[in-house]
Amino acid sequence: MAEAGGKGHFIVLEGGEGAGKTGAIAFLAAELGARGHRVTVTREPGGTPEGRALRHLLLSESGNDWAPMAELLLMVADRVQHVERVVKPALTRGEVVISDRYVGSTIAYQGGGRGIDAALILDLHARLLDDFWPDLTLVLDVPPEVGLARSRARLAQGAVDEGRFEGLDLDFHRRVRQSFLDQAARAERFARVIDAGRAVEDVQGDALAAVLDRLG
Ligand code: T5A
Repeated sequence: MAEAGGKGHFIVLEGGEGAGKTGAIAFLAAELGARGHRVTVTREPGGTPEGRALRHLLLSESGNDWAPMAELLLMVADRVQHVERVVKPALTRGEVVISDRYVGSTIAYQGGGRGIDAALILDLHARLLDDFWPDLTLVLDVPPEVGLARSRARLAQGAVDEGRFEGLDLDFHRRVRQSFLDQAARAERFARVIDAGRAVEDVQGDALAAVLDRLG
């Protein structure tokens, strides 16, 4: 297993819909910046210009009905571009890279949710991404009922057409949640589960403590 190279640190936030990743990442970036770290904030899908086109194809509800295997390959294509063009260069510059989702989401959504064999996803990751893993993954864990309500409320306010996964049934999102918890249990040293059903300040405070602990 190759971990993040260079001098930087690769931190990933994972979780189901509406877990609070975006808010937590903004908080982490501000706190780390105040402590003198150079921080790159990025996300999947859509961390590159090319990936933003893929993000639209993958997340918009209008007219997209991907076969699970095609969905998997588009997520992996986005990741290859993202790691080569954004993540690795920033790590080489010594920065802390904080990504909103990474391969854990593929294992959870296309594996747990869609039913694709996790062994295939791990094999693709090993072959196409040189088995490149984060230094730390934070799983923001919230019951899907709670997260989906938050996420749908946010989508209803905005003009973005990104609700394709939010539109899937509760059982799909329960499988996604279980996959994240299973992944974290298997990679204890590199993953922390944070109860994201609490007040925002508590969730973000725990996320910061875990990141500072990892950065040493
Ligand atoms: N995907 C992605 C795959 O299927 N495979 C893959 O390989 C990858 C990489 C990406 C979608 O693509 C899928 C998974 C996703 O469906 P996304 O934008 O990353 O889309 O995913 P979402 O989880 O839908 O993004 P959200 O913005 O909805 O969730 P966040 O970022 O976790 O949550 P956040 O911070 O935006 O908060 C959502 C709302 O909840 C409130 C916030 O104020 C906000 O309004 N909130 C809270 N309210 C009360 N208490 C708290 N503790 C709260 N925390 C946040």
